[in-house]
Amino acid sequence: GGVLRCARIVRLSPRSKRQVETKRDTMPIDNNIRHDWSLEEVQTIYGQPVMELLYQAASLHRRFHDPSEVQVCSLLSVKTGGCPEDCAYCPQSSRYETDVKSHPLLSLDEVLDAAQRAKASGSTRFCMGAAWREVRDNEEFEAILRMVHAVRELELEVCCTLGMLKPEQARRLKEAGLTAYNHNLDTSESFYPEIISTRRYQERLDTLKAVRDAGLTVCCGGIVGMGESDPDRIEMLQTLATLEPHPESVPINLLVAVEGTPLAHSEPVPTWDMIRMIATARILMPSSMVRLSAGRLHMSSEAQALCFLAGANSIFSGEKLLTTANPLQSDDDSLFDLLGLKAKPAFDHLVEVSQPRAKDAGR
Ligand code: SAM
Ligand code: DTB
Ligand code: SF4
Repeated sequence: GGVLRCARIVRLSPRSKRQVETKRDTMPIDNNIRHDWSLEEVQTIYGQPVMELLYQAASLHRRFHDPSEVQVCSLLSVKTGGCPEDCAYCPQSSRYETDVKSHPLLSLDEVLDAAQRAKASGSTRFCMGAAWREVRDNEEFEAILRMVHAVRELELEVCCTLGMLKPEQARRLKEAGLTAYNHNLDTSESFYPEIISTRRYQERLDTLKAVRDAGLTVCCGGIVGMGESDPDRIEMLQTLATLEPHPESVPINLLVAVEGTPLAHSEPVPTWDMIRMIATARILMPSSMVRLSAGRLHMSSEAQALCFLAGANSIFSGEKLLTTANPLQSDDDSLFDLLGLKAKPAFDHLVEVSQPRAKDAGR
């Protein structure tokens, strides 16, 4: 009974105690990284009572990561608005009337300035976004390559999100010093045509393959709150978790409903849905960074705390995401203080592989 177990725990080392605790789980959690998740399995994980899901995700999270560390990243839109695509969530599509002010490609100096400020305020990863359908082999791409190189020189991880890439373009980005490429699946293949008509799901997967083949790390996730169903969320998570290797970085965005876009008046989603997504992603892809990305401005401290507990271990910091507002840095600092979280040092997780952290071994 309980007394007996307590008595045993007292005598055990902290590591053994953790093993005792995880034996109570209803679902076996092991340290194997799996790429063969079935839809039914993902459904079973996602659909559990939320407290059980949270407990499992939190347990697994601390086997693979230091739960007190959160990576802080910064975003910069280097080319804003006027995008020919029709992504229903996006304020940068030229098809919708939004308040976004378009601007052409920023200069290298402007980008470096922003990257230096990001680094000074504690970011270890700098992500540059361009409102393009795809990268073209032109002078603007050459300028991007110079930006990547220069930001990398600041000893920041460098990420880009520029739309579709061809294999050769991915190789050139890698050569320039790029760490990661962000290219989201956004939602399930089934729901995709409801959100975007100007490209196919397969094209997303093709770009992801080009990114992987070039030796870049993959940042790929999606959006919650576009009217998708639970089965759509489950399908997207299964697609992500059956990529081999898993994306090193999985951003989970809460839709920022922007006036003028077709999704401006979407039904707000309960925080619990974000927590379920993050927890399920954490369980399916235990060694990946799971990023609590867009939408934090509309989440309470308590909601964000539960997302961190569920396994989110990265945020975007700074007053702006790409075009929309983000919490103030001072608010994030207070939140980290309150929760006892600290910013993760640069490049740390890139050496983490599919096994539990070495530093766990001695515990
Ligand atoms: N044009 C490139 C592309 O679409 O791949 C890169 C930039 S795009 C803005 C990057 C990602 O931001 C999208 O895939 C989407 O997941 C996310 N995003 C864009 N608008 C959003 C919104 N209103 N709310 C939440 N996420 C959003
Ligand atoms: C991602 O998944 N989220 C970030 C990053 N990747 C590029 C972008 C969020 C954009 C939110 C809407 C905006 O600010 O324009
Ligand atoms: Fe263009 Fe990217 Fe926005 Fe889609 S999400 S409209 S591709 S900037």
